[in-house]
Amino acid sequence: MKCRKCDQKAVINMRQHKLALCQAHFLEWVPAQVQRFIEKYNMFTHDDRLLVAVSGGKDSLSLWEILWRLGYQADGLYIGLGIDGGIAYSQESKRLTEAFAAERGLYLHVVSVPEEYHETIPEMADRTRRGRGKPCSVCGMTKRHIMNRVGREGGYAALLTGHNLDDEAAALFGNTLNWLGGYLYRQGPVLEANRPGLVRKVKPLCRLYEREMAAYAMLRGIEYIYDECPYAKGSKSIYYKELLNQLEADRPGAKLQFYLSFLQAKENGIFAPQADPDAENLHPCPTCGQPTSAPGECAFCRMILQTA
Ligand code: Q46
Ligand code: ZN
Ligand code: ZN
Repeated sequence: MKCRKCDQKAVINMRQHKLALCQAHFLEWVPAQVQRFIEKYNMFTHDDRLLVAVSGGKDSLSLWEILWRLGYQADGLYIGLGIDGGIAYSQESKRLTEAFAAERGLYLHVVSVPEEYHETIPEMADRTRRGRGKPCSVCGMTKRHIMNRVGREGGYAALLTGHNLDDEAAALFGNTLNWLGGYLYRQGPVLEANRPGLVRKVKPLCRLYEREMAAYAMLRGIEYIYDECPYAKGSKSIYYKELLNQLEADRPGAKLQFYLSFLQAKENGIFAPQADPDAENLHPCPTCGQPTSAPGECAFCRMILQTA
């Protein structure tokens, strides 16, 4: 198969776009797409200081690489979770992220959960009720807390994450199966800071397929951690991704269509804003200053302070 734009051999055939491209044209196409989405969804401009959450995986490192290539001012944030899983997951992902930043002269914030909170994420999950044998809930809350803190302290205009189309379509599928109105209303390429003290969140890769991002990272020679977090195994989101991939195999473009028609429906106003029942109890947490509606400390600080 030949590249649509030249005579070279195509390295990727994107049936969902009816587009086959050679290596050089594909490596141009991905950043151009990202730039298009940044503008389309009014994500940020070249004047903004940005913070990219990087895990050492292909999506977040490729996102950072693309922003750097497009001339944006983007610092990185790596959060060390203290997860080993027999593959030195945290150690290896940190090494790759630091090497990536050093090679390009980019600034990387590193926050180590075990150093700062004297416990790894799995230990925290074992100690607290929130864990219930699986650390993902504790992990998600901790990451959100740290991302928001570093975003606020650094005065960044936005926090960027590497969620791709497969991630977003799987989240949308889960939210739809359960008709989670509040989540559906807020899901999208841009999550405005709806409470004082929260940082704005954006997802510049939300329209790029996971397969496109994997090809980009590989063809660009970005060294990333291949293994997923060992705790991701058996998760609902992986199951939803498999289901959506079956649909995609029969109907190329179905995944993108699912996500885009959702965004269109939202724009047409089919989801109403949900009343925020917590709004009137909102106050800054006395320990960390982030907004919370819980009486006293926020859920994160309570988890840290909770003793066995
Ligand atoms: S939540 Fe769970 Fe992830 Fe944390 S413990 Fe691993 S799988 S990293 S996105
Ligand atoms: Zn070409
Ligand atoms: Zn707090």
